[in-house]
Amino acid sequence: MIRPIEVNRPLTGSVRIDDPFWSPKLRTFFDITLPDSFDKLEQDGAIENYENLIAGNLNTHKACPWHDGLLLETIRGASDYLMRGEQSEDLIRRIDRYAEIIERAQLSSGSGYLSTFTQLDRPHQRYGENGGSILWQHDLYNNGCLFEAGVHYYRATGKMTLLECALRSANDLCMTIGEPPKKWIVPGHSLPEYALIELYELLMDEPDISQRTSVPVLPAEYLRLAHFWIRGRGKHEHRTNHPQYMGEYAQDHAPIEKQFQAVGHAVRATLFYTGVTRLAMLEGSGELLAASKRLWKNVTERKLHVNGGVGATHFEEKFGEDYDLPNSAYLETCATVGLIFWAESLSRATGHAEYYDVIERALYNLMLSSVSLQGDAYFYRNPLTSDGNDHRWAWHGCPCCPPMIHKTFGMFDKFIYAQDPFGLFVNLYAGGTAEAEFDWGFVRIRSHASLPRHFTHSIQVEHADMPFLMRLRIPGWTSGKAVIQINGETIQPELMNGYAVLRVKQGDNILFMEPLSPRRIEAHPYVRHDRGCVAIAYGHSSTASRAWTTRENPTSRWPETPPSPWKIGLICSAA
Ligand code: FUB
Ligand code: ZN
Repeated sequence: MIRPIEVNRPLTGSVRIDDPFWSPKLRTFFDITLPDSFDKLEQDGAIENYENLIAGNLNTHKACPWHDGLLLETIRGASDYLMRGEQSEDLIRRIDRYAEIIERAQLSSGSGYLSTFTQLDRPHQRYGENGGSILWQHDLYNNGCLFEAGVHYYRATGKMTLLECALRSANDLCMTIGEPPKKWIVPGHSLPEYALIELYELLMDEPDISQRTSVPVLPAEYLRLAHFWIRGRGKHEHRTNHPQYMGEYAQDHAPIEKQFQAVGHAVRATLFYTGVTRLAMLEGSGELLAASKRLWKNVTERKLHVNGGVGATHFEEKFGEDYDLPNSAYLETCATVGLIFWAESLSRATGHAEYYDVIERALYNLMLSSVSLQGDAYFYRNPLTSDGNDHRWAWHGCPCCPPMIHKTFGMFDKFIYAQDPFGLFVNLYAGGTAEAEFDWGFVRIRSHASLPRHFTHSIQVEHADMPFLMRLRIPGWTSGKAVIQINGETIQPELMNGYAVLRVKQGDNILFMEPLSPRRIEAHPYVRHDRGCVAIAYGHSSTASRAWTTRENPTSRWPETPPSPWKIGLICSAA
């Protein structure tokens, strides 16, 4: 049994969010945005496609080839909300109805493979063979989304139907794909890599699942296939599908260890790098982790916009060149979701706080503005400037972003804290309660937050069976004026990997505070689009990168946190 090598991991116990800023927004996403997305996906034909497959009505597919995946991703997001304690009988009934139709569609078509566009409209072109196109068909993407939906809905409810669909699909793909004599097929749109790893990890967490189903459970095969999909990039000689060489667009231009720049379609890229990092943790691969960190450095130092957006170029929705950061940039919402997932996995792999600076920036800026306050209109592109013609749409011909928004805010609780054997990590400063189990006992804390208007974050240790370590992330935007107190006494904590390390015990009250004020951010001079421009940032609401923090706060008393001032950093800014 292989377990991921993580420096820290999400909490074993529950996290309840009770935050003046975030709670109302999460409520809107659950009450309004989630049903809105399901309704509109149904109107597009997402369920009808499965029904047509059951009925054998060929050439009837509606909407995009990846609409199966969008419905399944929304189920994953909804499941995460349920796991966090949201209650809705209607939602559960709805997903159960979908699960039953999806299972019938899968069983009616003979094998575990399930991708309605190909099955209805291109039955002889599976995976882009015989004149099809793997980039357009999204066969593996749709099956990968089925893994996610199955795993998350099972974790939320213990229900087996979607999980069994995921197992059938994974078994079918494992029989078909791999080193010769199997077919050498890698995803045209990444996602299945990390999704298959999630299926594997669930089966490691709950080995008795195999006793509760008649579907064969083959975790070693799932890991083999995830490995193949990541290591099989950039190797084209055995391919029988089209296009054989997917190039930079799908991160297929070189083997991963020879990829030095983030290139190609930004959603595909960030999700691919997420898979690379997850596999690095499972296999303990320094080579894969080094590749992921190298690409991360390229993105965050040269290709990241000030609002947390990535993927500057409209053509092929791809990353631009280094420092090419126009304020009219494309910046698809989904690409930032991929960036957040990638950052979260890197944080777990390394235990370093810097990744949460990017997650925080993306959540408070691009992610929040990608949905209307009412919760039922969305941005696909997120440029920093507009001629007045950029409006949120009620729905889109390619509605890929709302499902990814649900996946992000569904796991919001997982971003706030992490744990290792010694105690807790506080990664984001949101209010509420958190519980965690350790080998040595149980901990419960309660936090009160005031971001984004002020930064006065208090934490009470309500219960702790033993003293433990609390690691507080030192945000990149803090300055020399930040203060940490335990029980009213100011302390000078040890610093490690971007965290202040506190030894705390039951009954302790911790306060982390800093007065916030507006400040100017300038871009690196290489960013030609921003010459003569500044952005105004206010604390949390538009944070600067670590490199810029150093430039702004040369007297910071958090010496090992920011990089040295001569390191090339960048922030693109709107005028
Ligand atoms: O290909 C499926 C989705 O459509 C991608 O993730 C988006 O970028 C859009 O191209
Ligand atoms: Zn999208």
